[in-house]
Amino acid sequence: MPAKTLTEKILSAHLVEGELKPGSEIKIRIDQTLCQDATGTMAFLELEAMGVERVKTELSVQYIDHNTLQIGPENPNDHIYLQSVCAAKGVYFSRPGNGICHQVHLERFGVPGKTLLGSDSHTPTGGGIGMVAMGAGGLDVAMAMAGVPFKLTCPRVVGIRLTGSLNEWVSAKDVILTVLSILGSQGNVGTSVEYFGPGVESLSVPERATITNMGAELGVTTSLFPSDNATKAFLEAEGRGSAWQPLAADEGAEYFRVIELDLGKLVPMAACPSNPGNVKPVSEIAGMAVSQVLIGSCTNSSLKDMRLVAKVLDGRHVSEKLSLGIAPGSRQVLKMLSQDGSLASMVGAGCRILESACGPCIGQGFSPASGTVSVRTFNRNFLNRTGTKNDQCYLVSPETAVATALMGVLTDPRTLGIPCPKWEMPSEFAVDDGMIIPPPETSGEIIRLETIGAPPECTPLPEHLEAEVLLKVGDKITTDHIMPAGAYLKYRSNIPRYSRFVFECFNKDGEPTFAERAEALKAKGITGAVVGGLSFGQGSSREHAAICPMYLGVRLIIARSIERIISANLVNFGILPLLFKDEADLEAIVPGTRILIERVSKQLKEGAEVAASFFLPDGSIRKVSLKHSLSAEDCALILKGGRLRLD
Ligand code: MIC
Ligand code: SF4
Repeated sequence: MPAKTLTEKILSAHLVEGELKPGSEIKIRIDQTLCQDATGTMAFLELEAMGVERVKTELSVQYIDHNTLQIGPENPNDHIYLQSVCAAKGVYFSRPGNGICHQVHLERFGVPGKTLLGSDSHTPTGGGIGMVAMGAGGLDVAMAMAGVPFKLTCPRVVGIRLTGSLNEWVSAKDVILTVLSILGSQGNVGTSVEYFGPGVESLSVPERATITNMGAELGVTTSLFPSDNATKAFLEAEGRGSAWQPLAADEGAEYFRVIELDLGKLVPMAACPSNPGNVKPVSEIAGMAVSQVLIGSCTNSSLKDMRLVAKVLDGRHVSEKLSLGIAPGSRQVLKMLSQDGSLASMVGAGCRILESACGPCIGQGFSPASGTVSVRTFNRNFLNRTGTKNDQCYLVSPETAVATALMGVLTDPRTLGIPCPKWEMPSEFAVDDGMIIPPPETSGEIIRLETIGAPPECTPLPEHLEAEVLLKVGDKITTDHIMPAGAYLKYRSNIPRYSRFVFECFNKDGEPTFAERAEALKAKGITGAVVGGLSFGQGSSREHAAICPMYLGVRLIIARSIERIISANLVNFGILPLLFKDEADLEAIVPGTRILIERVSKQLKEGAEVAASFFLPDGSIRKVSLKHSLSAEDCALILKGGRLRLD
């Protein structure tokens, strides 16, 4: 038997169809699923549409953590629907206030060696305890809950060999930011990142989870660590020692590429506006004025992070030049902070305690003042995600964040001149599952209040596809550009309402919006198209970035490259994702261009190339050859008008 990586071992134990060959399509059994409320309502409406009585997974959990502001009835209506549908379908329900899905799942449910599919892109947090954990669109998660194997491209495995150990004031966030500076935030589709080597044992589970969590920003399928004694200690402290098993890659396992990382050489890093891949050492940019510091999110809200922050704040005061907000990742963390005096240190230092939820990370409050710098321990700094136009958001470690909060300017924590607090894994966490409702034996009534709408229908793709380019965008267009969250997050269960904001950041004052233009085209019976550059659809798993454009009549996306999750979401909702073969064609195409693709079904069935004609607004015609990487099953789904029409 050839030596295997850990990714290969777990995938092969779950393989249902296909061959474990990087690049080939495989189907795997999913053991666990997680949903959060901003994507969960659609996922469960889809599950209902499929006629599934009870979920077929070993474990499925629904968390309420994104939409907890409750400005108006939309969010509580979602919560009531989700609680009732979870009871009806056999799903655990984590109530609002219990914490951020990834933090709570790691604490209470994750199991080394299992597969986890979540309707949230940071699901790979579970890789911190040796799970193959992946983000996906809500419909794919609904299918997994229905017991359908999950289809993915078998990833190539990049190994990161860790040696040494981190110096004081340098932490896990600096590890993943350094990895981002090496691998970048694009071009990593179809990759699994596996950490191994002697440096692994120096990292505790919360640190590993920070690293795998933000692997999402690399655009990879998943990231994982071995399951070792540190994993055992973590699970035992959670009272779940029996879930532990040792897991590691085989000796001599072959990686597609190995990156050597000496932890002892790393320094505090920051991702600069407005992409997590735009990384620089903090020392290079230190000294800039900052108006707010936020500590929390699923990346950096563990007890380890919070205790460090509290110890640094103890007996000191936050600078009057800025506001410091802290959101502990779970009720467990918050409870322990309140028991050990950390909360008192934080409050005493003048920090603002936020609910254990996503909050400002997804634009739910705490937007920074115009033209000012926000420093956050979060994982994404996409433009405008904070809720402030043209924001300047820097992503850093909790160490850098708290140093900045004290000094009032961006500060390298090594220059604070105080001893770095030490972390010790508690032998027991304050376990309390009182805010997790297990599913009852028998189904109850599903409550659907007035703001909950059904997923929209999609029609079959026309045989001769005639589309007009509504918008041409550049590289690294994120799902936040396509389907902004922030103030509109509360409309997630109401597609007609939420669709008004598709591509809102590209709307120009006094001109019709993207939604208005798309609808005008749709009324004329013409399909809408969007053209993009590299890494189209970076970021979140939100399938609304496919459903809402589809609702407005968009059925064609052409880009230079398209990210994994959005690609699957486009297919699920009947949008054809094509790729440019020739960069000159991308340069030539402009908004208003009519695209004609004749005999679409025949062309898709015949191969990976698609001939099209571009009728440019200047009257010229350009014959082009586009390509795709769709399977026969994907093509069939798009032609039929998406997965919901098939099932
Ligand atoms: C995000 O961090 O962008 C989100 C909000 O958690 C999304 C999910 C969503 O849009 O609801 C994600 O990461 O998938
Ligand atoms: Fe929530 Fe932010 Fe994590 Fe997304 S990245 S799950 S919004 S905390």
